[in-house]
Amino acid sequence: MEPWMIVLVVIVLAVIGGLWFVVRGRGGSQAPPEVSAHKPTAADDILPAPPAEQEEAGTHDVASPTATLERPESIPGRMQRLRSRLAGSGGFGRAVLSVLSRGDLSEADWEEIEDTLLTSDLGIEVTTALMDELRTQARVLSTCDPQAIRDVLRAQLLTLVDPTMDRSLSLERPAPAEGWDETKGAPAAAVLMVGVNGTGKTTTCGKLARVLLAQDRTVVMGAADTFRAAAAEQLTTWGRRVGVEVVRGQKEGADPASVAYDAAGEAARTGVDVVLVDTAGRLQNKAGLMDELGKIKRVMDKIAPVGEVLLVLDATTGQNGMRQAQVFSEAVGITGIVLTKMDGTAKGGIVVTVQKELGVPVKLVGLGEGADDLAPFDPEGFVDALLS
Ligand SMILES: Nc1nc2c(ncn2[C@@H]2O[C@H](COP(=O)(O)OP(=O)(O)O)[C@@H](O)[C@H]2O)c(=O)[nH]1
Ligand SMILES: [Mg+2]
Repeated sequence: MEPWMIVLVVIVLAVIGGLWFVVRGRGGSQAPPEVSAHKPTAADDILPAPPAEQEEAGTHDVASPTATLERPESIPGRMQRLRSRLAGSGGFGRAVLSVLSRGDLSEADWEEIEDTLLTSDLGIEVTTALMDELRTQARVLSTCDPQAIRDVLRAQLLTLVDPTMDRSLSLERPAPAEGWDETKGAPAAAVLMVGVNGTGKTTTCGKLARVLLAQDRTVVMGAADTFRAAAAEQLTTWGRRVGVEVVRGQKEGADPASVAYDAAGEAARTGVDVVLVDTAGRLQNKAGLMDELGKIKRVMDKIAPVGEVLLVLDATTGQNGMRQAQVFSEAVGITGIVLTKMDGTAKGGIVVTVQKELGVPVKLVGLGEGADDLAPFDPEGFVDALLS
């Protein structure tokens, strides 16, 4: 064979090979990731419907592991699991119910009810009011019909948990801030995760990203906990696990606000729907905390207003956690609460206490360490679980 023929054959093979790669590559990135295959159901309405038009985003290189991800559990399935976990951990409602159904209650019985309520983290004030109400109702009803008593207690608890609060996450794509250069993209809805160290912020970012992906939203996460290198690494691991790009600082100790700004900027540039920003929970002093969180929020607001600031609280820390929560809520305006580790406590009363003290609703609950262990908070399901 002449040398020019060999060259020709090589060129032809290279062109065919190149074409094959292009076609296959396109096909690969256009195939919807499995996590998007979730069929919305009625209960998914707890989070607002995803935007009508779907962007071309979510196909970043970093997100490619989605192809191997298993499908997230459906929202109703999660709530069912929440119910059975709460019921399994011996909710205080059931204990109170069993005393109430004895009928003709002695003073010792009433004391037993009071003790149960107090140890459930409801707090003195709420317990006293609830005791008064139960005594009154018990007199009015003058019955030991367990169903009637159950209905009274259920109604009381439901009122305390307050089903009228708006628990949906604000995930509408916001209007850009004044001065935002629109050639840099359309700002994403921003969620800031704050709270004390160890409460579950990073884990919640990962789990929430997965819930959002299951609703066909696209997500970028920002690792603004730059205090420890391990923190950014942990979020990056979650990013890989759920199939979401993570923006992180160049080095340990980078400015958290600039990482948050970069993450929101990257979200706008790539046209994703939501940017989730994880922060550090150092509670060294209130001034320092206010400074850092305030700055993060301010720089993100320069792109578009932050729609959700979620305070992550460990449900097992009870009243102690409440004091810390107060500091955070003073440092930065909180729009919702995530109660984590609900799988590890029977003290459901914390829901009532935290909402009352901070004046914002519990929006999400953590039920374990797994990727699907996060559920929207559903007052009725919660109360029923306490009583089952
Ligand atoms: N049992 C249980 N553990 C959780 C839950 N959420 C987080 N954790 C665990 O709590 C620990 C601290 O979580 P992390 O996200 O690192 O907290 P952060 O310091 O606030 O970011 C980790 O071991 C998590 O796996 C939950 O809902 N239930
Ligand atoms: Mg963390």
